Amino acid sequence: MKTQAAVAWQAGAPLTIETVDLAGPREGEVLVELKATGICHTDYYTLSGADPEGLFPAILGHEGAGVVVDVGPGVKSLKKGDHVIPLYTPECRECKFCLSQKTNLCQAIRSTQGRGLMPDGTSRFSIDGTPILHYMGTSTFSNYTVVPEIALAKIRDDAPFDTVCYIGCGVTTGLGAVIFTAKVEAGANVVVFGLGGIGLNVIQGAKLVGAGKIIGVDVNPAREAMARKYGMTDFINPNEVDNVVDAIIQLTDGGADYSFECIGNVDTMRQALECSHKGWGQSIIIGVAAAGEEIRTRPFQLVTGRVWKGSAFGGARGRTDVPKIVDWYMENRISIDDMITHRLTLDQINDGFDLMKRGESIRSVVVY
Ligand code: NAD
Ligand code: AHE
Ligand code: ZN
Repeated sequence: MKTQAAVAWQAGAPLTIETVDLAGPREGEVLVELKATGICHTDYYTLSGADPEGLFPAILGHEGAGVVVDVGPGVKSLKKGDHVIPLYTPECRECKFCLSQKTNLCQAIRSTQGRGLMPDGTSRFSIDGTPILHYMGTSTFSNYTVVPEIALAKIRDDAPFDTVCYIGCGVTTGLGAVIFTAKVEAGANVVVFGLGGIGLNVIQGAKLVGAGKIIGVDVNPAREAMARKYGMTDFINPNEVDNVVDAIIQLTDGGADYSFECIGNVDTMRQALECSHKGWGQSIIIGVAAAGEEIRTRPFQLVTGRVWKGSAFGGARGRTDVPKIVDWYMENRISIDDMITHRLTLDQINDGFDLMKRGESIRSVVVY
């Protein structure tokens, strides 16, 4: 079949809208009609050329929601008409990682996914016979996509696509980092570096679990009002204080119980660790840093009890946890509507990247 898709031909170049050939689903695969997709900073990161796994030409996008149109042989858990959210972190429930119950990082298809291919080592997308690569196993910047069954969360039918698509990455990443990775307890002081599409959801998660102080750090003053709405109690603009780490230590009587880095900058990762409390503070890295970057701190920071952790997709097991997070949204236990600041058509997708780069959007969503 044919699909309309935004194709990334090379690093740093705008996407172009193309009519792309899409082959049907093979064994264990599902054809999905996307209804909406968010644009995450990670799409920009890969498009910029900073991602060592960034391959071109490819169809980017990993924050979608849509409907099953067809299933390949052997697919058991999904049928035509089911509403789904594609998962860049699948959940096979059979691999060593899934069975460990210690991580959400299912590795069943990780190697082919990282090479832009379906599990059988081929692509379903092509133009004039030339393969176009998949991205993060999801390629949601296409009206139709093919996704492995283990990388689809079945969600309730009454959830609106143009908001729950955000649960495919940003919402789950932020809430999950608080609830599943850090397991923040009521009363704990939390610091969030970066108040964009991820950081605001960390704030919302911290509020949900009853955190004490929730301190936000961002160079963009426009982020303060929105973050306060989601539960931030104190705001620090790094350009307005002498030393961010000292300012946080003062505000928290010794340091944060939990800090979250939601920027992807190795300098703020260091600040996030070093503002956490001696003896027990945990700092969770969520931001994705560019190829070649490395984190640094004095080992003494760890010797004296601070803990450095990372979180991918919020530590969520997608097929199990994503439908529950959709329920939380539908039950008004979490709110995400106001974070979706812009709705675009597919041919306006480059505007979505520009809005993000200029710090004018939280989330732009492409509605098909
Ligand atoms: P975003 O662009 O919406 O937000 C980033 C925020 O950081 C902006 O508000 C910006 O003003 C602020 N910022 C930039 N430099 C700063 C600095 N030096 N000090 C303070 N604030 C600064 O991005 P996003 O979509 O929220 O993504 C954030 C990061 O999380 C990206 O690196 C993205 O790739 C990563 N991410 C990781 C995961 C994961 O599973 N680990 C999932 C999604 C996104
Ligand atoms: N390809 C990059 C790493 C990118 C990365 O860390 N991705 C996150 C999700 S970001 C979503 O917006 C993730 O889940 N990582 C785990 C994984 O297995 O990719 C690089 O540096 O190579
Ligand atoms: Zn993302």
